[in-house]
Amino acid sequence: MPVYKAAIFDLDGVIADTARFHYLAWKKLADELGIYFDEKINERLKGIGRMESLEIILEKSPRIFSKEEKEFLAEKKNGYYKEMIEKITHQDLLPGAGELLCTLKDWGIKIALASASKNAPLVLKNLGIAGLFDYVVDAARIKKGKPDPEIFLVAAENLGINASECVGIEDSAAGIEAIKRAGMFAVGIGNPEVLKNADIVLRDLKDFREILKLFCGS
Ligand code: B16
Ligand code: MG
Repeated sequence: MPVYKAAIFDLDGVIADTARFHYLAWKKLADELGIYFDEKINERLKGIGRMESLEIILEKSPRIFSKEEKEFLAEKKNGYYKEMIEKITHQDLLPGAGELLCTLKDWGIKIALASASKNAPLVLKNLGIAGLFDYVVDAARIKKGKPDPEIFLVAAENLGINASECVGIEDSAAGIEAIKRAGMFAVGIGNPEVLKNADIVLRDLKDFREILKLFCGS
């Protein structure tokens, strides 16, 4: 097995439980519109962009929405989401995430963020971990969202590391597909049934020894 040189992290659901806030913000919007929305439908929204997420939610509505209405609704949801993430602090890091990032940093492993969220820089700042990243992909500049590999390839290119020497860490099925299509090693965080295409799956980052092994070859 190769010894990997870079770790490319997803944010929502891997480093912080912001996936929960995305769900609550969409749920609030869906309830206002009288559209059915639950955790199962929410699973399809993980890792994909804001407008694509809205399209999935509107599938359950008999009404046709104009482009302007959709933009208004997406902005409304983002307002709810921003209110929620304003209050997050270092305490909101998922268990093990901060320790893993610091250990990789100490080992000289390159670290990048490949989040589809346009709010990612603010979340990193509020979590107090922005300084640990060598590169953060600007989600606004990505043309094709996950499961397209673009976001992971852009991260690797900007780190100056070959894709085959990168490990991607993701909580969504779309994200795992993106990592595999980028030619990287995929670590899934969460439910093994949802993340069945990952190379390894961990329930969470509490015990990250399996991840460290990828960077030291033992
Ligand atoms: P925003 P990730 C993704 O972040 C979320 O998983 C997804 O649910 C969300 O729609 C997307 O970011 C866009 O977020 O509305 O903040 O731009 O998992 O790629 O870190
Ligand atoms: Mg995620």
